[in-house]
Amino acid sequence: MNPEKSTVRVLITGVTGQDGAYLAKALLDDGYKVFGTVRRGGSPKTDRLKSLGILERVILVPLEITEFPNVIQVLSDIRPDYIYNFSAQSFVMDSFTHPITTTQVNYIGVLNLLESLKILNLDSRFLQPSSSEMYGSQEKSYVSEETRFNPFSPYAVAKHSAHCAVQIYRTKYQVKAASAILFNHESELRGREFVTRKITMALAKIKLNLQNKLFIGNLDAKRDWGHAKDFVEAQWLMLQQEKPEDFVIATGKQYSVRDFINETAKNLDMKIEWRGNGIDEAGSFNGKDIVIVDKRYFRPAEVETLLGDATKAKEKLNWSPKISFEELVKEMVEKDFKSVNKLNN
Ligand code: G4F
Repeated sequence: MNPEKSTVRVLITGVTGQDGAYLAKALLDDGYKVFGTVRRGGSPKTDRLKSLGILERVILVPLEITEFPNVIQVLSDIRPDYIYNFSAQSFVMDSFTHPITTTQVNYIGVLNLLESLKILNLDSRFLQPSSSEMYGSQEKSYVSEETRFNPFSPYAVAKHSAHCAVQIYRTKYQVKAASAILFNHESELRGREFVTRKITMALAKIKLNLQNKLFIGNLDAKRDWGHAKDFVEAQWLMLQQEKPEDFVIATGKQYSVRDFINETAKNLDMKIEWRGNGIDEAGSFNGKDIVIVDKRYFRPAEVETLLGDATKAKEKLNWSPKISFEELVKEMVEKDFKSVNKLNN
């Protein structure tokens, strides 16, 4: 272990989520001291930390990010060198039914952290994960740091407010804060409410005759899907820069939800036959309808297409994604097939 690194204190809020767990693992393996916040009350969901073998190595700290006194106390106690704010209500669909909670966590929580940094006059470097969802519908296909945002869900509005707050605190109060405008990023640790994991899990179960159908929303929605490990690396590199700046983190490649289903099926030696259109579309395998389009999974406002231009990250951070779409899907399918098969035996 590098003795210098062991004195560097990194605080990861939301350490039990996908990105929190991957970042904690990478930093612990590199010798850093990692503090991770978990929501106060109840028992924290530590399965991801356990699966990466780091549960005992992260210093867990209870934190309610929406409570300013709690936030300022935790920052004052830990005095971190780096803060990664991964605590969020990250499910866009849920923001339509819980707009207030989404705003409290995704915006007020960020203000609490920024205000604390300002009041305590801490020199910490701060990373805020902004979201490509902030772009909403656009005329252009590729979007970059220069593209105007057009947020169109309570989730996107809250993320956009936090994004603006980061710029204000950086320029007006010299807080060393940067926003990563993250496009979708997935992995075997992805939550099951997100479409990619929902698909890999469902098709693995269908293949093993443990489930009959996958009910799905908009098959035509297109996303720029990368691997969470690559995206976590980019966020680490961002805070190694001399001057904090915002960066788009994306793969620059786009696939539809239908493409994701086809790629998943390919990995399971299944060929889906598609028929119909829109809400009437269905996918069958061996003569049985297994993919059914279902209105329940359509959003009141849908962002149809997202595709990022990460040229700035490539040029300034020397970052580009290492894991391809095909490798990502393969990893997720293999993991889900194995775990479902194991439970079944
Ligand atoms: O997997 P999703 O739920 O991710 P979404 O909404 O794009 O948000 C993710 O990426 C954002 C960055 O762009 C993050 F800020 C955010 O926190 C999160 O990580 O849905 C992806 C697409 C959407 O267009 C959705 O309408 O898939 C479509 N979809 C179609 N059927 C579905 C379903 N999404 C879900 N979750 N479930 C479905 O059955």
